[in-house]
Amino acid sequence: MRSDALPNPQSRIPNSGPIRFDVVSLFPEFIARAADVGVVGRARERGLVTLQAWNPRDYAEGNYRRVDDRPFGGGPGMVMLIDPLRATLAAARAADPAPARVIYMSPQGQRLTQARVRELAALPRLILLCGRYEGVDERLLQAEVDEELSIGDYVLSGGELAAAVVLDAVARLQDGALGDAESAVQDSFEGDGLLDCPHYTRPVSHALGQVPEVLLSGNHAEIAKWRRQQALVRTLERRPDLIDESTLGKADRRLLADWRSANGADPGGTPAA
Ligand code: 4GX
Repeated sequence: MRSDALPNPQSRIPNSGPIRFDVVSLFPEFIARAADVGVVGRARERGLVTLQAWNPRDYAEGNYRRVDDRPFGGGPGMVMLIDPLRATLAAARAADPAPARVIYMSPQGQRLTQARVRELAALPRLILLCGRYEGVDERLLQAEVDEELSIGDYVLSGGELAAAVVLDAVARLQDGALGDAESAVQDSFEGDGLLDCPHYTRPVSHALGQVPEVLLSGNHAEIAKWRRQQALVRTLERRPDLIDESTLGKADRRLLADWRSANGADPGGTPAA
């Protein structure tokens, strides 16, 4: 057996059967493709994640199978109709008795964070609703959607990429989805909420630079300290919003003070006096 086929003892999601995803989208082949590769594809092969894509066009009535119409009040663009989406959601819900959280991907939603990903990863079942055009009739959202989620403050042309992001981030936290080498506890935002430290591999000496000495020393305590220091400094430099220096422990403050006296500067701040 491959060692990475063993359950990952470090993951925190208890193994209680596969998590089920149903994605409602006018582009189900896009979702299927995104879920076929990499960690998500392997999690599906291992039976940790199941996925079904549902096309509202298949639940639309009439010769034209309309899924959208013009907005009341005028204006550009089209709005997705209530009935095809409602029928699609009903079919998706009925495909499995497990209770489902229905999530609409939208810039009007709460921002997705790793903390939210962890919450979602503990649920048995998610239905992800992807809008196209200008969006979805508000009454459908009121009646059928448990929460709106945004993957960031920018505008996509549809919810599919956002749904693929949720699928990926949630699937990789399922027990056994990651190999040892990919362990989730070391990730940025997992555990301590700091950004990751820099990584190096062969060769030691390259025209683009040297590998830091400490990483070659074999001194694991010093390596751990250096990595922690790098994570702290990089977080302060790049994402000061993620860190509150006044809440850092003594050891972390010492690592920062050491870095500042060696570098004569505040990471991301003003030069030291
Ligand atoms: N994080 N989009 C949804 C359709 C739409 C248009 C107008 C409501 C109003 C997005 C994001 C995102 C684009 C998905 C617009 N919905 N989704 N789509 N950012 O930009 O999740």
